Amino acid sequence: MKKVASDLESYFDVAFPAEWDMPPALLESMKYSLDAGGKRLRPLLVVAACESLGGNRAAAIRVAAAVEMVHTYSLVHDDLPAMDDDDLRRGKPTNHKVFGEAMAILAGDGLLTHAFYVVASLAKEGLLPPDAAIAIVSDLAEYAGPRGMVGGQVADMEGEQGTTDFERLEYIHLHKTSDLIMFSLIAGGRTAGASAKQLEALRTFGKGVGLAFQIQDDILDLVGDESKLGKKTQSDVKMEKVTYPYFLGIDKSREEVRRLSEEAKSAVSGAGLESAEMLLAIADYLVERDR
Ligand code: GRG
Repeated sequence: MKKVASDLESYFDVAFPAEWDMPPALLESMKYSLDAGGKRLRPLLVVAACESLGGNRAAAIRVAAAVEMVHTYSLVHDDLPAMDDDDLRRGKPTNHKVFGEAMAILAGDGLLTHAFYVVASLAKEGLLPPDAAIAIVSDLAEYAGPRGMVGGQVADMEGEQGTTDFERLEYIHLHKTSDLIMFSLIAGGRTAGASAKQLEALRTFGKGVGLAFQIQDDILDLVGDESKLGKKTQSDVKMEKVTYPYFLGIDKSREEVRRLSEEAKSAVSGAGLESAEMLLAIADYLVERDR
């Protein structure tokens, strides 16, 4: 995880061409959020999928940077007063608290659009066959856009005003969280020239770990840091948000995280990948993670 994060962060330093005439304040605002840290899970998934097929790591890091730019834009916009109105993100003041609301909106817009440039430039520079780059650009628009993450965010927003049933909750998780995770795996596979069957296995893996990641997030939200607080069960915890633990309770939600992780692992185990080790380790990490 550390190696991918450091390769990624080195690329962020050169991701915006030095010769481009850009307002320095915009660059500063975009870089502030990109450099603020975070788990870098989506980049790790891109690299793991690419390496499971023996693909080119340098190309994977660029694709990883594109997905992290889209993820970072979504967090910058999600924190805005019109959405969650948060003051802190990744342990630092949110983008709009530092640069103002208008700049935070524009920094998010800049990160989103630049992600597509980063993928397209891989084909321009001969690091990826043009058909693979086009497929990644098209997937990114699909999984991050109205039928993907943006759609999931809207469904979540609408849900807050009414009642959310379990089916609706699954839709929200699938699109708001899992779609970008699924994209990361498919894009990593495409970077390495995956076959249709291998892409399908990576997609299934992504769907499972994406949902497991979100349920674990909801569990961690409720119980806080388990290592400090000790294991909590459903009866100790007050449910304020409609989440998996709200419907199933904490213990059954934990079981569901484990089940999804095992299901994801079996999807890639039989898919004829060169080496699925990194993917399998990530699926285990997601069950054990406490932040
Ligand atoms: C504004 C279009 C738009 C979308 C926002 C990502 C998102 C959608 C909202 C953030 C709120 C949230 C809890 C979303 C669920 C997905 C999730 C757990 C995001 C946080 O991802 P991490 O934990 O963050 O990977 P780091 O900081 O580690 O990168």
